[in-house]
Amino acid sequence: MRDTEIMTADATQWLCRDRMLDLGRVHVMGILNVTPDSFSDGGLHFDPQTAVARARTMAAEGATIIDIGGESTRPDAESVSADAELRRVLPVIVQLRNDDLILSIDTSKASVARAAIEAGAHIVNDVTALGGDPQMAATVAESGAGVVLMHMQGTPRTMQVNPTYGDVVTDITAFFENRRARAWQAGIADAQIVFDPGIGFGKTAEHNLILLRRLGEFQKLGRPILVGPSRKSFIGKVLGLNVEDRLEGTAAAVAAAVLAGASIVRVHDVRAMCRVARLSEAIRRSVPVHQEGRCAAADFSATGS
Ligand code: HH2
Repeated sequence: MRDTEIMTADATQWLCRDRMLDLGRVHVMGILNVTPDSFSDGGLHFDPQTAVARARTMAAEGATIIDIGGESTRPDAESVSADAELRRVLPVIVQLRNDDLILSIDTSKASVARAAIEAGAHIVNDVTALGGDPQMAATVAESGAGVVLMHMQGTPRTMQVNPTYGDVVTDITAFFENRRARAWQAGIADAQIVFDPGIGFGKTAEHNLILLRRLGEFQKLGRPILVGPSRKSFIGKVLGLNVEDRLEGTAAAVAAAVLAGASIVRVHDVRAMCRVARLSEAIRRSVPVHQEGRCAAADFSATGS
C-alpha cells in the first residue's frame, strides 16, 4: 500500500476484517474478562456459559463491540500461558461468532490473536501496541483485523512505579506515530488502526486526568480514539472510593471522553455508560441522536459496499 492511500483513511471508519465499523457515532465496547483475577470483575465470567450470557446482556444493553480477555493486565496478576489464555477465550468466541457483534480479543500474544481471529474475532486489542510479541504486527496485517494500539509506559508489573513524562500528551502522540510507522511497515493499513492513550497504564492520577481533558489533541492523528477509564484507580483516588463504588466517576470520565471526541469507550457497566455516551454525544453534536435501541447504529456494512 502506498503512503498516500494509508494517509487518506477515513477517521470515521474502522476496518475490522470483513466489517467496516461506522465510527461517525460513538460505540460502546463491553469488557468481558474471562479471568479469575481481573481488577474489578475477576472470577465473575470465568465459566464460558456465564461469559457468553454476559456478552449477550451487554449487547442487549447497547454494546456493539465485546472485548474478550483471558489475562489480567493489573500489576500483580499471574502471567498466563498462550494455551491457558486460549482455553479461556476460544469457547466464548466460538459461541458468539454468529451473533450480531464485533468481537475483540484483548491479548498481547500473536498466537492467541491468530487463533481468536480464526475462531471469529474481528479486532486485536493489544495493550503493548505491537511492541510485545514480534509476530503481532504480521498477524494483524495478514488477517486484516482491526487493531487497538494502546499506550503503556513500562510493563504491567512496573508501570505504576514513578511514571514520568515531559508533556504526557506530546509524549504519547510521539509514541502513537512511532507505532503507526511500525504498523505500516508490517503492511497494516491506517484504516485498521485505532489509538488508545491507555488510562492507568504507567500514569499517575494527574496524568489520567490530563489525558481525559486534552483527549481532543489526539484527533490530529486522523484516526479514531478509544478510551478505557472504567472503574480505574484514578477515579478511586479523586473520589476516595473503592472499585465497586466507581460507577458515577466512570460516568463522568466517559462523558468527558465523548465530549473531547472519543469514538469508542471501553466499559464494564454497559447499560449506564451507553446512556452517558448517548447524551454526551448528543451534546457534542447538538442533535438528539440515538434516541432508542443500541448505542450506536450497528452498521456492519461489508467492506467496499
Ligand atoms: N484497560 C484494561 C485492559 N485492557 N485495553 C485497552 N485498549 N484500553 C484499556 O484502557 C484497557 C485495556 C484494564 O481493565 P480490565 O480489563 O477491566 O482489567 P484487567 O486487566 O485486570 O482484566
